Amino acid sequence: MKKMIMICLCLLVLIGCGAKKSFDGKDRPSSRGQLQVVGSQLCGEDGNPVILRGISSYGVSGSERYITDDTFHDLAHVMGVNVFRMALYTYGMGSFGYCTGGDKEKLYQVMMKGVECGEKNDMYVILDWHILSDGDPNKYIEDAKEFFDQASKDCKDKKNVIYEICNEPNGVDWPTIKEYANVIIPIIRNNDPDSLIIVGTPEWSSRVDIAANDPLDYPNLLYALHFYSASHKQESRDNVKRAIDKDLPIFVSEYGVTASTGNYPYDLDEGDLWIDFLEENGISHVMWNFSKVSESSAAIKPSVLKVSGFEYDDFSTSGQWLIDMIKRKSAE
Ligand code: IDC
Repeated sequence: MKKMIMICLCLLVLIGCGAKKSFDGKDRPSSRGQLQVVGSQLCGEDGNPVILRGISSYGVSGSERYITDDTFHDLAHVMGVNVFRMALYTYGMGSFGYCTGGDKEKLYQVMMKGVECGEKNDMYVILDWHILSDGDPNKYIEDAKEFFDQASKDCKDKKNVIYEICNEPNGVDWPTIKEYANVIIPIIRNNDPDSLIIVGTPEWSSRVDIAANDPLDYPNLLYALHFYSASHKQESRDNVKRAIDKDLPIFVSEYGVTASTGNYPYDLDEGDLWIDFLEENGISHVMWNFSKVSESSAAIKPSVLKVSGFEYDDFSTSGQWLIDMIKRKSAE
């Protein structure tokens, strides 16, 4: 009888371990190291192609409770993501914006805690300078210089950190964005020479085709492409194809399977079309967003208060779509 109980207990533990096991063990910092761009393809330290599949935080100032080891464990092992993007809003109401009255020191520490949680849970982390309504990245360039100088000093020896220097420039042309990039990239590279950097493109990071006509002159650079599948369809993919044909290295640092408002309607089928298109072209992707706000793009159901111990049912339509997609794509 005792033996039977022991066997049952062992079986339960084994089943438990199985359920907790990552279904996307590959393409993590421990196996792929410092990422680099070879030609137009994102590759590991070994020079072989990598596709990152991940999710972005909501504005970090409203997301601190998710920047923990336990939450990151679930991101890696329940959702299966290998990259987490930390969206540091530069502009925002009240103390939400880093450059508009936010507690800089505290927000910086949250970003660094994310880097640490990423390291512990074998995930890449994107430090996203999340400009949005402050359309011109040059508007807060002094803050950006300081932030990226400090971050690249603090993260110079970390292989899991990716720098994203301007989320979605808008109302400005590509030469204006280049001016900004030509200031910020050398600051980062001075401290962290082999770092991977993502640069935003015109019109809310939708016009990689414009950037492809006149790219920047640095190695290990990726150009941001953002889309929302209920708003952006084949015509947008045709634009992207033009950039791919010119060998521009592209990284989707934000997308949704919703409208570009981040809210209803969903278009999951168009989302599938987009992901197939991206992966056929070796392009990585990061979904908006890991939160429980009342918007259909939020991956967690609004009623779910937990910050760890997540199960499939805790996730919204967006979140469940992401989990299913990563599982499917990781198996291909
Ligand atoms: C949205 C949030 C929303 C917030 C708004 C403005 O979901 O709650 O009110 O920002 O701060 C983006 C942006 C991203 C947007 C998202 C959805 O990068 O910050 O989040 N979106 O609108 N670009 C296209 C869509």
